[in-house]
Formats: sequence, C-alpha cells, structure tokens
Amino acid sequence: MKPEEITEHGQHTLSEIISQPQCWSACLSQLAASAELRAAVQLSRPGAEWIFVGCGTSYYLAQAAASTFNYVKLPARAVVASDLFMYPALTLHAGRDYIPVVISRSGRTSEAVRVAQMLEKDRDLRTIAITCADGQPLEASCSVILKLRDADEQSTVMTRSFTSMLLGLQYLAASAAREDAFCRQLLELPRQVEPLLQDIPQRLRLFVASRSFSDFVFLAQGPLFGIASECMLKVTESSSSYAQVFHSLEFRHGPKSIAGPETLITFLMSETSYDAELELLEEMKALGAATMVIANRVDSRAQSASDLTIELGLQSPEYARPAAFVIWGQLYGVYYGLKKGLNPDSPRNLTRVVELADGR
Ligand code: F1P
Repeated sequence: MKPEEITEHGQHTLSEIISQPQCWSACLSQLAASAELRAAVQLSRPGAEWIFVGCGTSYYLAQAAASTFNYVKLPARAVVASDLFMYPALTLHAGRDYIPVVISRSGRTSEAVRVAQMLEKDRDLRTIAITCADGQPLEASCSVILKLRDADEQSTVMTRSFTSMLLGLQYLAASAAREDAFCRQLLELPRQVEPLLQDIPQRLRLFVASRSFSDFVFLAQGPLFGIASECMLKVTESSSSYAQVFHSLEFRHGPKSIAGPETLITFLMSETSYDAELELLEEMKALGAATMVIANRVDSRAQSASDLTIELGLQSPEYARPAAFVIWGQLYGVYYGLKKGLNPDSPRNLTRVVELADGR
C-alpha cells in the first residue's frame, strides 16, 4: 500500500511502518559514527551479563536484543522493568557484574525511569539507555544515551522505533563482539527489505479483507520469539483483538486446544527450527486451523499448509533478519483494526506513554 493510498484513519501508523527501511538506514549510519556507541562498547567487559529492560513493546525489544547478544557470545537476558525493581533478587546477585540497558522510546515511562535510577544510584551500575526522545528523565538517569530521534513516531503504538532500536542494539552487540561481518550485514538489511514493501502489504490487506477471525496466535522459537511477542502486541493494540504468543513447540502442550477455523495461527519460521515448525504447521492445518507463515524461504509443504505465506528471500544470515519479520504483524494489526472500523492511530484505552503517580 503506497502512503498516498492511506485512508484517513491509521495514516500515521501506516506511513511509519512503510518508512522503516529508510529509517533504519538513517539511524544505523548515525549510530555507527557516534561517540555514544563507542562509549557503550567500552562498557563491555568479560564476565559481565547484559541485562535488557523495558515495558510493553520495549520489553519484547529487550527479548530480541538479548538473543542477539547471546548469539555473539555476550551473555544477556531480558527483564521486564517492573520485575526488576520489585523483585531485584530474581535478576541481580551479589558479586556478579552487569551491564544494564534500559529501552524506552519516550524516555518517560515511569517504570523504566525508576529502574534506571535504581540501577545507577542503588546498585552503582553504569547503565545504557536507548531512546527516540530528547531531554527526557531517562536520559538524566543513565550514563550512556543511544538516541535515535529519526525513529520516533507520532502514533501511540511503536513500530519503526521498535525495529530501529532493535537494529541499533544488534549493531552494538556486533561492535562489542568485534563481529565486523555482522555489522555489515545489519547495514545491508534496509536495502534488502525495501523491495518487500512493494507488493506484500497489498497481499496482506486483501487477506485481511477476505477473512475474519475471533482470535490470533503467534508462534516462534529462539531469536524470533521476541518478534512474535511484538506481533501479538501489535494485533492486540491496533485492532483491539485477542492475541496470544507461544514458543512454537509449546503450542502442542495445551494451547492447541483452540486450533480451528476461527483462530489465525501465524508461524514465524526460522532456518534453525524450520523442520520442527513445518511438522507443527501441517498438524494444525489438519486440525482445521487458519494459518499464516512468515519465513525467509518457504518450501512447497509450508505453502500448501498455509492460507497465506510471506517469503522474505533475504540474503542476510538468520540473526540479522528479525527486524524484517515484525513488519507484517504491524501491518496485519493496522489493516484488521481498520476493517473493524477502529483508528489504529489512537488505539482504544491506550496512551503513548504510561506515567504513574510518584511511588506507584
Ligand atoms: C513503552 C510502552 C509502549 C506501548 C505504549 C505504552 O513505551 O509500553 O510499548 O506501545 O506506547 O508505552 P516506552 O517506554 O518505550 O516509551
């Protein structure tokens, strides 16, 4: 869908989604040349565990970023901000060394700011912030600030801010691990993804127009699990629909009882887990479920077991691709919200930032 075809409702969100490849290029080239990236790389040290922290979309971003750091052998994990300040002992242990990274598009989310202050002041940990806003409380609370201003959105929901900050953190991982080839592959991604926005949005919009579902499931393993979680949240936020996320093979352990024509199950299939996920896909199709597949390469078996397939065909290696998978969940949520007569630019019950009264 070309920006000029965007209807009144959802115009900000749709244009922000479509702008992602150009936004990634701008953000990555700015970040790669920045003193702040060098300062963040200098915080990397042997024996330390990277702790990625956020709320909502930014927590799912933390999940995706942590998988990349582990891939380049920098131990990492994702923690939701509220758990870190309410149950610090579940994450932080005496005598252990940590490099916290607090993720917040707005830099104003109360839980994110509170956890940054606790990490810096109470735990004396030099903390990195990644944000898309200027001059907000998070910036004043952290030691190193990675700022991607071009990725900010007008919309309530996060789309290009999610993928741009993810790519920024992946670039930090590759730089800290001195994986120069990985750095180059990340810089290459925008050029490879741009052409996908020519025809897939239209196919997705027609699929949404042709089928309605009562609920949604997103399935993925490994580096795509955080991406599947974000797809779940986008469909929930943008279309006020009920969506769930599971590790793919977990679906057999109970949740598959909901499989049927009313539930759209979307498989984000990665290379490493493709064969196992293909078997599950065929089992779900046999149960009568509606299925959608997003994969870098789709073989004929996956094609015949899915109602819609999105094949990316990227040259990049598996760990450089996650940002390219989420675009289709973002678009699905907007198109489905528009179909339901909603305005994804201002989703029901949501505010752009969750700021709590002091102390809550
Ligand atoms: C975090 C967040 C968003 C969500 C909504 C409310 O924002 O939970 O993920 O979509 O906008 O705030 P931030 O801390 O990244 O600004």
